Amino acid sequence: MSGADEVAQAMQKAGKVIATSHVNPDGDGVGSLLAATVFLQDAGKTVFSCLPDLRKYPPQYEFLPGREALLEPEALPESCDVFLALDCSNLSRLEPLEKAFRSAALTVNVDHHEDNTFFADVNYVDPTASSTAELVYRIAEAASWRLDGRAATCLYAGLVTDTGGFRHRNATPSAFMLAAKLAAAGVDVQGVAREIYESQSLPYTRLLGIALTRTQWEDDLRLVFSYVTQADLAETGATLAETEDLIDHLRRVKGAAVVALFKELADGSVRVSLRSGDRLEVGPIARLLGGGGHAMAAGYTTSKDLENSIVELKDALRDRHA
Ligand SMILES: [Mn+2]
Repeated sequence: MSGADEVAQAMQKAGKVIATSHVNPDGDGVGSLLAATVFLQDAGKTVFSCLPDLRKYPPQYEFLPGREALLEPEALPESCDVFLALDCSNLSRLEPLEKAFRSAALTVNVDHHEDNTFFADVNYVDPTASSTAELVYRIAEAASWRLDGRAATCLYAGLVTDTGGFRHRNATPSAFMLAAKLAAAGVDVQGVAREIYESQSLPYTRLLGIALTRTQWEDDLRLVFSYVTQADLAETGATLAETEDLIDHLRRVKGAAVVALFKELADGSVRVSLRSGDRLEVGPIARLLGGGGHAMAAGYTTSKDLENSIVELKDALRDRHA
């Protein structure tokens, strides 16, 4: 029995399901969660969908069908038949929901991160999948759930963002085949692209300008990096939730081996996003520094201040080169 069949069977037996994704969710996190929500509701399940911190819901995904169903962790029931975690590599990324996780009769982990810790009773983890959205699609197929335009739109949002608009290594033949099926199911491809890629706020546009002006190049490491401070956010009125795609602007620099963006958080710690420019994989570096992610796209949070976090990354990269 395949992983998708096993999850489909567990879902078909369940009456009450809690579904969620990781803290600071990206397009695949919210897309796969909202698609699962739509599928499960249509299948007649009682679904409680939530995020560890709803305030961190990225504004460019507000348009997705099912968004209004998302609950605060406090609104969850005492227990459920199945707790479904999507696009989540480990339990710490679900922290405020740990009680709900522990009280579930069955826990299910559906993910494509290579560093997934297999933290649930049922683990459907496939690092060769383009996105968790692709795995949710396979589960829906195994369960014979009907794919309507709403679920397809959510899945497409996950697929298009996790593949970087079908430009990354994970833009596999099966990713393109899924895109075709979703488009055929009624996704407004142009509309989704406009919402996700052409709806940035004026404050964020100005913040982007500030960050791009600061771009630096470290020759021996072929490292391209920039940073965003709390003062930048205050000055422009932008929010950190809007900055998900900022690093994609940095990775456009030719010749980069590693691309890094340092974001100063409200408590003074720094969130570091990493992307591979070419062959060098950033996943192991992120893990070394206490984070995780994919081979080519990863990140971590450091308690060091902005200046020292930049030094910390350069040292880690030099150690790896040496
Ligand atoms: Mn993903």
